[in-house]
Amino acid sequence: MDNREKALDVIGNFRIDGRLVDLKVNTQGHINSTFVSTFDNDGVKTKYTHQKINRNVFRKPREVMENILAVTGHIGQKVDALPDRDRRVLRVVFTKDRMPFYIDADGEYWRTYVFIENVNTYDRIPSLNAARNLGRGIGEFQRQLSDFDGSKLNITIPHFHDMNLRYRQLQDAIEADPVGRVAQVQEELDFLLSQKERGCRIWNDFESGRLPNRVTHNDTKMNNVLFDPETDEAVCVIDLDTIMPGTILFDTGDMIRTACNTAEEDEQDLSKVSFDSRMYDALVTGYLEKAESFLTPLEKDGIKESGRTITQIMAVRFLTDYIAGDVYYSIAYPEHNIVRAHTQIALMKSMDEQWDRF
Ligand code: ADP
Ligand code: GN1
Ligand code: MG
Repeated sequence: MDNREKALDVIGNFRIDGRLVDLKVNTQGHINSTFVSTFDNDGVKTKYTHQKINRNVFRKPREVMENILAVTGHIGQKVDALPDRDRRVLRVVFTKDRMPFYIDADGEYWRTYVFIENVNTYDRIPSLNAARNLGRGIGEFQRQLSDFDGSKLNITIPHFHDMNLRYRQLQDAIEADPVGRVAQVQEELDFLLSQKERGCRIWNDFESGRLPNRVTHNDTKMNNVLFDPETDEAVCVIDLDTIMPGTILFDTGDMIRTACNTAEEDEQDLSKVSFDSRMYDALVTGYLEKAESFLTPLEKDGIKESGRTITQIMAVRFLTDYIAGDVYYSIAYPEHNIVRAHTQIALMKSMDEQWDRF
């Protein structure tokens, strides 16, 4: 049975009225298996997202769902009075047994959300307006969670943005070299190893307590944000699996990495990959509109570096997965992870070329 057939098999266990009339695969994310269904209830059509949670990545799916229920409940209260509140926060659909997930015969965890309609997702930012709105959206998300008690959250992936750990994992992959790829990637390794110390600074400042510990999303790449198709307002931040205590710089970093790249994360033609400082200005302006009031000077000063650091951590992680034989991210073709690593390295270099000008 493939994942789509499994999805068809499990969907009936959720509390959804009507008749299933369509089921499509969504391949935008690299981690979970995502499907979008359409149900027809006496002529009224409603869509849902169904996901098989990746248990190789999230070892404790129950704890992931506990976090998501707590955070969506908190944000839900804050957006309750808005006319389009259904677009403003993810809504978990429970099973007929009143559980936030269904465990299938193979022990896999499935969850369902109401699909948020009338929104766009982007793999490349379309305009300065969208960049400013993305910044606002991430700032607003952090603000909504600024009064949420982070000690209530489960740590779904320990040391997720710990650069020291990511370099150790790279080193382990190099030593094991299970598929014989190390010899091909010496140049990439030399570059990334030369950048290690600088890349570890944000994590070290976070771990030592110099950077405040707040509730952060930790995976704020652009396609985890839903935009209004008419105004490009960022209406909802999704993919809440990695919500954990962190520094806001993890979130500013990933929005910069994804929205200031003139190409997609897996562009094969590296001449198309460059850092767009106009997008950066728009993004950070929007972000500060929402977040400036609660940031410390060290947080504010770190925003520029955060974009470089998160780009670097993704270069390290994609390269590690390539060397390890593609065991973590979903790939569409065998070279996919090294292509992704190349774009991240090219983006870092483009940032460095322009460093004094943005
Ligand atoms: P992954 O962890 O694999 O990235 P996501 O939760 O980000 O999974 O979902 C993958 C994609 O599915 C998103 O990038 C988005 O395009 C779409 N998506 C997920 N949930 C919803 C939803 N409730 N409404 C609309 N689109 C969604
Ligand atoms: C993964 O789940 P998704 O595709 O939104 C990854 C992020 C990376 C991103 C790179 C849990 O995000 O850390 O930045 O790929 N998520 C996890 O595209 O590892
Ligand atoms: Mg995602």
